[in-house]
Amino acid sequence: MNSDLFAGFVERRDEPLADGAWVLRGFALEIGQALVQDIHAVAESAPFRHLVTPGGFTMSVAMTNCGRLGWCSDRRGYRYDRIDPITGKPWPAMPERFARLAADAAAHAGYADFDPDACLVNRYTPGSRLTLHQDRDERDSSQPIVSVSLGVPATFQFGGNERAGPKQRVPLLHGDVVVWGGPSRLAYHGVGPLKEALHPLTGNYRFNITFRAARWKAEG
Ligand code: MD3
Ligand code: FE
Repeated sequence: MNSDLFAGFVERRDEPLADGAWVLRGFALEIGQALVQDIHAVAESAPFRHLVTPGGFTMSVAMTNCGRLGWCSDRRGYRYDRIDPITGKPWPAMPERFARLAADAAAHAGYADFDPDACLVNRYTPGSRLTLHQDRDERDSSQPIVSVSLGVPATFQFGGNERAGPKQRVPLLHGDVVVWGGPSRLAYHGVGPLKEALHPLTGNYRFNITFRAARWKAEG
């Protein structure tokens, strides 16, 4: 399907998800194709890879990073690092378009002056999923996380501040942006197994970009 035609049917609207968390439906739709191209450019310098968790499991989601700091996992633990352990070089710079989108979305949701120093890019293929977790490796949890969904839709699971609490299931579609801050910043969340589907801009992939103010401890 022609993606501009498709865009015409998707409504731009803001949906409250939880305290401090907003789904900005279609917020990135107009620049979706450019964002996908930016992702490919990032992955040319820093290839997607399947990280290993401290517990020894290989993640089904492939990841890469851009920006000053990149999120890394291995048998020793989780951390943010300025150097890509695969290439031995700094992560590629955050594309201008990424930085602008992150700041615009955060401001739209009421978080002024969002200044992310880390950008994690996730790549899902059919069956890839992310088990329930918290994002708590960032030092400054007063800053939100902004996430952008591209390509094949997924079902996002959003829990409360306890792992065993009730979960909301939220579909995240191409062009949706979510801003998580305030009381929702440390909520448990995950992504259900990706379904087999084709998107005109990404084939059977789903990409998710998350912007974070990591301010990693080792950075001083
Ligand atoms: C809620 N990514 O990279 S984005 C992650 O779709 C991650 O790839 C998912 O969870 C994905 O860590 C979900 C949405 C998201 C990101 C961070 C959050 C939701 C969040 C932090 C706190 C609460
Ligand atoms: Fe997360």
